[in-house]
Amino acid sequence: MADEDKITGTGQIKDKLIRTKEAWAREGRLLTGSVGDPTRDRLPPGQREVKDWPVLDMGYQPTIPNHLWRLTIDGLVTTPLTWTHADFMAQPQVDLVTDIHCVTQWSRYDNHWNGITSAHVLALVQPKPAAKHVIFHSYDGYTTNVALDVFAAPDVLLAHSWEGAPLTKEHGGPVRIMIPRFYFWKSAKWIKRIEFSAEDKPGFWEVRGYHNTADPWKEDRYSGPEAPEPIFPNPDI
Ligand SMILES: Nc1nc2c(c(=O)[nH]1)N[C@H]1C(S)=C(S)[C@@H](COP(=O)(O)O)O[C@H]1N2
Ligand SMILES: [Mo]
Repeated sequence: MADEDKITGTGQIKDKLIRTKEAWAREGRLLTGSVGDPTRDRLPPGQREVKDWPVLDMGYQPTIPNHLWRLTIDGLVTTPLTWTHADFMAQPQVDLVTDIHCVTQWSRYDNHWNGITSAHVLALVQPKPAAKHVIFHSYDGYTTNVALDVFAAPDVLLAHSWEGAPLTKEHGGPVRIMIPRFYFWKSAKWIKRIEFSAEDKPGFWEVRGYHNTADPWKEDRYSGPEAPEPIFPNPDI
């Protein structure tokens, strides 16, 4: 039996929840039609701050003991690699504090993360010049996509700890992606594979009405209905 086949999980895919979120995209739910300015505001338009940390996923959570976890980084790279958990933990570690913005309206400030930077990954695998997109593949079957320059930002981590403790299973442990500048659905939990690609490959939510770019400051929530015109246009913009 291959190690990957030994990975089990808990919960069921929540079809109803997925359909509800598809309907939100069609209806343009929560759109305010305003544009935020991260140099001025802490909270992007239409968001509200929460103190707890909600769990959002498709309802099925894989249980991945560290000894079975592998991360493959491949596609259009010069040096593909597969790490065990020990290999991963042996990489240079950083601490980072970031805000999280979820498209379902909650934002959580000052999350303390530990992990390795995307910059370190890029230096090791060396994407080929044709690589323009990064596709994340997770142990629950989830995928999401970002542009290579989004992945390369200095605040992007492959995170293994939050608030000084290993990431719990419900929040994507052993290792998740953490991309604070975009809506949190771009931050894949239970990361299994990072693929570098010449073509873009829209992921699970991106093919279900959610925006390809996902910039919370521009309210890139959905790909479908346009945001209404701002009622009070901001003269600074
Ligand atoms: N593998 C995987 N990653 C995922 C998801 C998922 O269903 N599976 N959901 C995404 C969504 S929609 C959000 S808002 C965040 C939620 O992360 P959290 O549960 O740690 O708050 O994870 C993102 N990453
Ligand atoms: Mo989400």
